[in-house]
Amino acid sequence: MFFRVFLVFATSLIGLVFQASGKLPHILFISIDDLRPELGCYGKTQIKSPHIDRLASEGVLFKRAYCQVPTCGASRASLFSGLRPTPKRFLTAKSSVDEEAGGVIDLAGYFKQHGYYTVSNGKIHHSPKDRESSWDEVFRPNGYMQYQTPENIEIAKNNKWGAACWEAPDVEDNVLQGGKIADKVIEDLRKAKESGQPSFITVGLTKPHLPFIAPKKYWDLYSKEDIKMAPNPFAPKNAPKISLHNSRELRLFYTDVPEKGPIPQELLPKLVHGYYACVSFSDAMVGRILDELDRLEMREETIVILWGDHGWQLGEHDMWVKHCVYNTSLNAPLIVSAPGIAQGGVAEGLVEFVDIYPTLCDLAGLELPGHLQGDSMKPMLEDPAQPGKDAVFSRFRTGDTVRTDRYMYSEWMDEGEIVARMLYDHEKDPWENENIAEYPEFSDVVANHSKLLAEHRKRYFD
Ligand SMILES: [Ca+2]
Repeated sequence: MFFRVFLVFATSLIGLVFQASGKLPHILFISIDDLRPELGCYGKTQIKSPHIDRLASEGVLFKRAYCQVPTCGASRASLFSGLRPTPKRFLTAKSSVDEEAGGVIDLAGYFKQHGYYTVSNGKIHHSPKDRESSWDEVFRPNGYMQYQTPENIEIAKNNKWGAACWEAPDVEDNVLQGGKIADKVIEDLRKAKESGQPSFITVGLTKPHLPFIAPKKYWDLYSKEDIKMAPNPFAPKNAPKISLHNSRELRLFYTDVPEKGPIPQELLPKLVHGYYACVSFSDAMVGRILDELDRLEMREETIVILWGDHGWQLGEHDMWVKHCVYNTSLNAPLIVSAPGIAQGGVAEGLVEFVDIYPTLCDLAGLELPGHLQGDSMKPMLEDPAQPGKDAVFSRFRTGDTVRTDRYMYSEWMDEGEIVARMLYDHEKDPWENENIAEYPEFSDVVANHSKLLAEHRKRYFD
């Protein structure tokens, strides 16, 4: 009897020691606002992103990862809740888990429940108040509008929104939000190493979100000749009107962009340059954090995930920002590096952000909560050649999109009727310049994809 009690006690003690010694992996969760896969590791050469490229070489890069909603708050609320958007849920940039998915335990809360120390650094949810109970700490230094020049500070004071859409102050990194976040995360990693408690540490970098404010040295990485403009600054042939917008976010918030009419031609390369500079700034912060992780010799006990909350229009289809269902706004970066998974692997299969919650649980050895609507990507992390999903789904406002291996198809509904649709053949038209949905020779493809959307709505919307 004594022996049996001793055995049970010893087993549970081992369980405790196992946890306390940090055998449950730490999670380093890096979210980069408005980052599109315009990075070296995605085969793009314009932007300098050596640190994210290094992370990709140490893990698995997903070439075809899709966000659920191409706007900040909704994309994040979907990822953190593990739920898909519907006509009633996750519609806007301000969407929240608390208000729209109040009944479920979110990703950070679930890890906290399993003994993790959870830290929200920077922009993780749209509002730092969203699902506060899931975090042991919330650190949100001053936000996007960190103007440094006197003229912009003055304009911003008297303007409801912001000032110029770009600025290149000659300041140290940690004068701006990204640098402050990197400093804090480095401290968090040191504490995690010392305490041994498994930690879920997030890094919410807000650049390259507008306004493009980055220290001058990141702007100086690029000369005029390095700036590449979109090859298709025009609406696709046959594009439904509802699929296009006038870059409202850019026009509404920033005083150097007119509210209506064409955006001044001379500003366009500046916008592209600003995007490059801001990506390189965030990339450098990722580098500092990864260097510290290596210095602390924590790589073998840490799952690192890096994702951009949605894609971004760099002038493609004459649009800027996101807020549309073209591939440039839905396809976003996703990289996972963890002990025991492939190194330098490239997964071509389709995945979606609703898969991130189950994947992290699976990698950490936690049971998957029953409410999750995505699937674990662990098989693809172990073998990136594994096929992904047959179809992935996104939505924005009244538009639903399905991406399959070859095609991207979208439908807009009004009172149960399809009012607009578009189909792009990615094998022949990867830039989505010609909507072929109404061509008779594609009627079967349209019917098949429309059926996929109808089944999806029936399964998740009703
Ligand atoms: Ca965003």
